[in-house]
Amino acid sequence: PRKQGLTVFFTGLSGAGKSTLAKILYARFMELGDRPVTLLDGDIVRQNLSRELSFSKEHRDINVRRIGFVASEITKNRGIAICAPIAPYASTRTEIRRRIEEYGGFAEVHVATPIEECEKRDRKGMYAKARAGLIKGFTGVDDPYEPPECPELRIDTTHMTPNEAVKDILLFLGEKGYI
Ligand code: GGZ
Repeated sequence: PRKQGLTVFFTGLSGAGKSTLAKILYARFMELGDRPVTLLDGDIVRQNLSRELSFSKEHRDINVRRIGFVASEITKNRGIAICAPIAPYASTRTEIRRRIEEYGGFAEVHVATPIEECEKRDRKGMYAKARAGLIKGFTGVDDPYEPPECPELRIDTTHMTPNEAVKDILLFLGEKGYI
């Protein structure tokens, strides 16, 4: 039978490794070659779909709902959507999950790298700026992140290579019959 659509929804702090894992996963899905794959990375969506939005709760919710809507359309059409926003609010994530599960597979992957590690890496220098008060309302510093209670997968990238993490994700998706 034809495979159903699938959304892999990464959530986690800035610098946790969402984009890195999403990009590798994207390449792996492309190699499979059986379904079209769309990567909805946080910063790409911010640049193209959500340019006018701020980082207030209201605007983050709008941003995450837009991503969820696009992912639901892709899933409905039997494609694969990979989403990688912070998506800090649990109820908004649940709302998206409900909509997408009507159409196909949904896997929430909590990239649970602790803030200490994210801050130590600080690839873009954002945490330093947030600590210095130059960015206000930065997730994990002075803005909330509500960790998922029951994600399909939880991955802490502190002691793991990105390729190892993606292997775990693919293993899980295979067990579920999603790929
Ligand atoms: C969190 C912020 C903020 C604030 C700018 N809080 O490491 P990055 O730079 O590339 O990832 C972060 C990105 C988060 O955007 P999302 O669209 O994923 O967030 S949400 O799901 O909450 O809508 C960070 C940058 O934008 N950034 N200001 N105040 N991250």
